[in-house]
Amino acid sequence: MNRLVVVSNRVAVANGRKQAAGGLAVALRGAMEKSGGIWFGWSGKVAGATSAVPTMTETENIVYATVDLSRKDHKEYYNGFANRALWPLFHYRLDLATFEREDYSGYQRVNRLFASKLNPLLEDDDLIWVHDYHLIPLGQELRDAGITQTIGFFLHIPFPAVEILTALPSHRKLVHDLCAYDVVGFQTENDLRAFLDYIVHEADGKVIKGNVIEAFGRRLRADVFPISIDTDEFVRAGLDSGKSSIVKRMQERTENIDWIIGVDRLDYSKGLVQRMEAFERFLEKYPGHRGKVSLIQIAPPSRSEVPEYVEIRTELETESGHINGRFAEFDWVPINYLNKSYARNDLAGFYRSSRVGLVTPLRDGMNLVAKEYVAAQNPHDPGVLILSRFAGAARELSGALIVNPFDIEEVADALALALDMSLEDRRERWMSMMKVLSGHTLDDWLKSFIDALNRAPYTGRQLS
Ligand code: GDG
Repeated sequence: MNRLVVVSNRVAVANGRKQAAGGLAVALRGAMEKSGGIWFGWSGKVAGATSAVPTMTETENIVYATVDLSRKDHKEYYNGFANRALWPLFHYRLDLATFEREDYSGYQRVNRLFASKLNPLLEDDDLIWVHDYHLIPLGQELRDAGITQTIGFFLHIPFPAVEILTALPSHRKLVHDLCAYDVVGFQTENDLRAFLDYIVHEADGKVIKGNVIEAFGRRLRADVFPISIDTDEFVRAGLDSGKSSIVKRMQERTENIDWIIGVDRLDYSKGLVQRMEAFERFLEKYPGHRGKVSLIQIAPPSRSEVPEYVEIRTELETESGHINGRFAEFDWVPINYLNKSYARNDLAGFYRSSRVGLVTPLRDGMNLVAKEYVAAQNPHDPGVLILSRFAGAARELSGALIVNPFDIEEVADALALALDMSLEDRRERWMSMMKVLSGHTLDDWLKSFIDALNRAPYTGRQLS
């Protein structure tokens, strides 16, 4: 078994507290523990200067190698190009994208730096797996440094249509760099199609059979690897959640209140403003539900140094305040808007206690919350998932009520439909979704990507 080297922007260094890690971190660690591995990336710390040598921590067969970033590197690479150019652009928000040459050079500089710090740690038979939009150029940087090992890349966010991507001044170099990998993975067929479209129509490349492509003098495999969750973990967490005191408090109130739940990082891609507007429209249009239904929106702040995130936060405070001011009674609040995070087990309990899971991103690579909500339900009395057609998860979870999140009226009607749905319909929809989630778990995703790396005969190396 080849050693696995994972590279991601942030590294979840194991600290013995399992609760603190997300499903993806736990699964990646599991794979690395078996084969031995390195997890390389940013430490999450901003320091006076970028680390000259990575800090190494070793536990359970995994070496965590992390690098602190200087203020300038963090500003240009992370807050700048990754989160003010690529993130909005890849989520179809050209109106929010800023293209600063300085940020782009910071992005390239940090990727080059990561490659130079990772290079000495690599062994001949390593499989290298790079994650997400922060690190697109890393593969090319490693190739430039003479690395010939198999390198794969997985994009967690959508890949935009050609018309959108070509608005990025450096689009050609970015796609060129993507082609330095042996395997490039996307969440959905839609993302893959957009990538192939670019390869054929913009890059003069060609698609050979079996998703093998040739472009920029390279041959690689581009394919779909939809990410999933640790389904059993969420089923168990849902079952056990009754023990948590905060979940108990929520459940005590379910006798009088039907909860609608939303859980999202505070991000403009998640459609939170439109979601609140739809909830307001629902209260207007279906007055019989007033006083009986509340939206609980958990939205832990993220990327708080990026101006667009400051703006969306203010907008949501205004919107939730407006709706509560308009409809609240002394004994009922329509929206519980919570800017903080909860333990994973508590989340599972919140999901299970909620009649409706409201997942309405304007664009989302996959959206794991949709899957977690389904897995945590009580099989005898499951809730209903309302899911945006623009979340990757909508391709798999056809048992959800699929909505257009821009259509406020449609989402308001879906809420009414979900709240009035018969037990029989709810169970039928839930079972169809559980079948999908049991048949394809996070572990399956992980194995299929590693398998693709192992079988990569394409080599993102230069074709002769
Ligand atoms: C990116 C892509 C893709 C949220 N609040 C709390 C909390 N969370 C957890 C959820 C879920 C995760 O964070 C969020 O995952 P999503 O998939 O919904 O969204 P992104 O963060 O945008 O993730 C996305 C994903 O990568 C994986 O490829 O699906 O499309 O954008 O697991 O449960 N966890 C805890 N407390 C919280 O308050 N513990």
